[in-house]
This record gives sequence, structure tokens and C-alpha cells, in this order.
Amino acid sequence: MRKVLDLKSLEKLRWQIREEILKMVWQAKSGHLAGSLGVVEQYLILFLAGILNYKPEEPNWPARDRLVISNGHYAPALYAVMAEAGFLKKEELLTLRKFGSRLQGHPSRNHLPGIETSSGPLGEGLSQSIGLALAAKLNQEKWQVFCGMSDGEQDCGNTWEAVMLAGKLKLPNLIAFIDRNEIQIDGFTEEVMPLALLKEKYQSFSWHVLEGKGNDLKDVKEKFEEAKEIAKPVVIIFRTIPGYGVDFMQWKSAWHGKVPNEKEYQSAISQIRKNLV
Ligand SMILES: Cc1ncc(C[n+]2csc(CCOP(=O)(O)OP(=O)(O)O)c2C)c(N)n1
Ligand SMILES: [Mg+2]
Repeated sequence: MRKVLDLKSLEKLRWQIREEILKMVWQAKSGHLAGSLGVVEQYLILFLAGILNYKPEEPNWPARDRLVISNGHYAPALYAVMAEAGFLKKEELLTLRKFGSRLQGHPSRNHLPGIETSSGPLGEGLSQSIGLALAAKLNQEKWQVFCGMSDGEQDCGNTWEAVMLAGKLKLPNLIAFIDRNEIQIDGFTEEVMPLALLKEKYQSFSWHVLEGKGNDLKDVKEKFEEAKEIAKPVVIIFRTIPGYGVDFMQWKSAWHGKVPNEKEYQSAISQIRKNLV
């Protein structure tokens, strides 16, 4: 059965999840920390605050909402939250990136039940989400499609083809959310490829745009609840801090995909744990 927690319980959980993420990437000696640490509140609210409709014991339940994570390198955060939601056991988290593990470095739908689409190559998730949303609409199904994207993916041409099509189709069941953390693999987004007026660009293609504070549980919850009621394509632009919770990782694109050394790891863990006392 789906677990629904109040914001007070999630407040503690968001730091426990961050500790899991650090442990997972540390044992694998590979993985993406900055984005994963920044996105935790969004995934937690989706899975554990009653936003997504799902049954962990029946991952292919036909009436489930579909969650497409287009930016697959956020996998550590996704797996850690899915474990909390009951899709896998917490012990399995430490198999991340191990040979034969269900927890591939990027999500694979053939490996882990509950993963809706395989991802890793950026810029594909919104097109896939449109296909799902269109199918639901044609079949008069009530489930909704949620598509998580990164800001780096707004550089992908394919993303904008999908933005145009979703607007044209007026899909009433499509909710996109962007992790606007201002960084990508080797610098700030506005230096590598300025995104300019992201909100206005989506609006010009007939999307409804919401903006939220992505590291604020209450605000994230309110924005998803609001989005669920809007009967046209909606995108929530969540401002977040990459590397949130670890002072030397915050806002540093160098931590996009780097593994800490022993001293850095111990410091990161103790910084995160301070939020749990
Ligand atoms: C099509 C494609 N091109 C390049 C890459 C390599 N790549 C992986 S993550 C990434 C950075 C993209 O920025 P963002 O998703 O915002 O990452 P963040 O640093 O915020 O985690 C790139 C270029 C990829 N996965 N797919
Ligand atoms: Mg980014």
C-alpha cells in the first residue's frame, strides 16, 4: 500500500535520504551527487506525500500515475526515495552500480519494477511522457503523467519539440517539473548555454507555468497539488541548490559527477547528520 507521511516526518526523512545517497555513491565510487542531493524534496513529496498514485506491491497496477525521470543521472535520489516508498529494500541501495544489480547507474525499466522508463540520454523524457499522456487521454484513463527534467536538458532540441507538441495537443494530464539548480556538467547553465526566459518560453507554447522553492517541502507539496488540478500541460520550475546540505558541494558544478575522498565523505556525512539531532 502507498505510504503517506506528514511534513514533520518528511523533514527528518529528507536528511536520512541524503545520507543514503552519499553512502550509495561512496560505496560505488561513482555517481552523481550535486543533482541528487538537490532534488530530494521533489521525489519525497511525489512518493510520500500523497501526490503520486501507486502500489509498491503491484508496480504495474494499470491505474497508477506514471513518473518519467528524464534526467537519469539523478538515479541515487530516485532509488533512495523508492526504497522508502516500498519498491525495494533499503539494503539493496548499497548495490548501486554493482555488476548485476537492479540499481543501474541510470534507471532501467527492465531491471527494477516501478521504474517507468529507462533514461540517461538527456532530453527524451518529455517526448515519452507525451506518448503516455496521449494514451491515457485517448483511453479516457484518469491517471496522470509526471515528468522530471533537469535544467541542463533544456539545452536539448528534442525537449522543445515536445514542449511544442504538448501545447498543441492541450494534454490535460501532463505535469512536468524542472530542477532549476543552475548547474550542468561543467559550469553554470547561464554560462554554458543561457536558458533566457524559461518561464515565458513555456508560456508561449501554451503551457501553464508554476514556480516553486524546490528545497522547501511545504512549497513543493503545494505546487504539485496545484498542478494536479490544472487541465492543460503544466510545468513547475523548482529552484534548488545543487549539493544541498554539504557546504563544499553547494553550487559547484565540479560535484555534478564526482566522488568525494575519505575526508570529504566523512565531512559530508557529519554535515548531513547534524540536521537529524
Ligand atoms: C544527450 C546527452 N548528452 C550528454 C549527456 C552527458 N551528460 C550527463 S549529465 C549532463 C549535465 C546536464 O546538466 P543537468 O542535467 O542540469 O545536470 P546537473 O549538473 O544539474 O546534475 C550531461 C551533459 C547525456 N547524458 N545525454
Ligand atoms: Mg542542472
